[in-house]
Amino acid sequence: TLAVDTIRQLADLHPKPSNVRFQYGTAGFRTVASVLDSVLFRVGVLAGLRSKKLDGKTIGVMVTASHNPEQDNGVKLVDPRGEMLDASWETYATTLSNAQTTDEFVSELQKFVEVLKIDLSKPARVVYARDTRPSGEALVSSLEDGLKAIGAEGRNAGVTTTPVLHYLVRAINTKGTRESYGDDTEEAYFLKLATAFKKLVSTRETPSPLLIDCANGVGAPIATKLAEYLGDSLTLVLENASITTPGALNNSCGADYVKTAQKLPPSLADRLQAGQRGCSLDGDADRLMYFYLDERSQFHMLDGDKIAALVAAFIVELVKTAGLDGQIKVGIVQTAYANGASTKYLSERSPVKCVPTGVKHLHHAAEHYNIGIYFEANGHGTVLFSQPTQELLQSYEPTTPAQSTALEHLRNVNQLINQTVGDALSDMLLVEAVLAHKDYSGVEWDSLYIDLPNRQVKVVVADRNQFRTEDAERRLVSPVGLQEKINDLVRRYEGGRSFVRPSGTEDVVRVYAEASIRAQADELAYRVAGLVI
Ligand code: 16G
Ligand code: ZN
Repeated sequence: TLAVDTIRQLADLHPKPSNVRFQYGTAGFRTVASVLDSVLFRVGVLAGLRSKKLDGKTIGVMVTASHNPEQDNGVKLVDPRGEMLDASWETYATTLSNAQTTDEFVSELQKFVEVLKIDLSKPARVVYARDTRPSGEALVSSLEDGLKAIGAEGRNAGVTTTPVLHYLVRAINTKGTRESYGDDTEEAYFLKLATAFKKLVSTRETPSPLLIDCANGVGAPIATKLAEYLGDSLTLVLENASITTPGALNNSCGADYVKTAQKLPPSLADRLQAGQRGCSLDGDADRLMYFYLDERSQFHMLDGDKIAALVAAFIVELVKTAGLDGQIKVGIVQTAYANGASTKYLSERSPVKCVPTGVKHLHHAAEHYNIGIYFEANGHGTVLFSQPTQELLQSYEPTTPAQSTALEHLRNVNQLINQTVGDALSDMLLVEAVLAHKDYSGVEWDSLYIDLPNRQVKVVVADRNQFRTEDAERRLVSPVGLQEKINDLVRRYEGGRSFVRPSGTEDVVRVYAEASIRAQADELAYRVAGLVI
């Protein structure tokens, strides 16, 4: 049975604020840090139950609010293979977090244990980490109280990136098995990435230095350590690495700023040389945006779609050169936000599937391919190699030197890419490796295809839940009749495309539009927004 007295005592230390309703959304719980104390405690308890339910497998908990402002924080759970929490448990998380009193909380817990048939005698193990937010330390100690209440064994992975935490979860749970993902330490993560990268670029010229905008977040200390492992193979120039300056985190910098503003962070204005490659991480280093300035100091952004194009073309070519194209099917997963030009480019090379926004949808769709490549336009993405494909890469016997080299590259890409979740640093090394192989600068990469001009607008509405979509969020089914009006508008614009969906992270409705000409894309977006209000 549950240690009800202990749970009560500890739960009383973490009362739920009244008048706040919490929701476990696409990226876990996320809101102003000052109201999150009770949520962290309860997530600790829930993580313990999840672990017990899964026979003592280690569950991950990450305390972060990613690209949100510094005063926010959040928490998400990671399942044993390093993936996002199973969707059915999201509802339990929401219910538990909203129990108003300790009594209510305890009775909800008892209900879960019964309904889910959780064997409480099983062990519970949880590994957790946080980003650099000042609120993180106190929230982690609330989480620890939750672990104590349920009798879970906790392992504190300290201040690190979201992808490192996901790596650790998978490494812990696959230790000593055929699917072993590496040692369960941060050092093993760095070594795995750096070793694969060095092998991939060993025959290439050393790339010129890469500037990294660390968003003044946890990417800074982690990239600093990674740089030591990379040695001379790649020089990283870290900018926006002030993790202790109050208010600096994600402030006019980072991947989300770059994607949304479509601008160079002002802090980099006299840092980035013309022609030099630069990239931005977000606050927990799971998103990546590349960019460069041309000779006229014009800013060019290389987003998740451009990363997908670069990486997909490379992998498809390697599979073919290795003589494996009959046995390995490469597929690509995007969302409605993918630029139409990228979808066209990619579909000419591989099947492309469109899924609803949110990492879990992309990840699950990508698992259906032998090699599944997924990137959101906002810079979150990775490449998944199925287990049989990984085994094939090990056992396959090449018959020519060209096949042998391509095979070796595929093996190294498999090691380099973080397959648990999008990982800005791992993705960055993959991009650098492909650029080195192709002898591409930002300019050549950028010209793989030309982005269609596009515009995003957010609209505050009375009730965003009125907006319901189908066909991977590309069509509205409610409010009734609105989609027809949008279609009528879109038809009047050359190369026009537009869709409307409720945000999963903010209380707004988002409008996306693209068209062949900049002014037309803008106009279409504003006119569709006008229909939504
Ligand atoms: C979350 C999602 C991200 C998605 C974004 C969309 C995860 C881990 N993150 O940040 O994938 O692009 O939400 O936000 O799933 P929106 O629903 O507000 O447009
Ligand atoms: Zn993030």
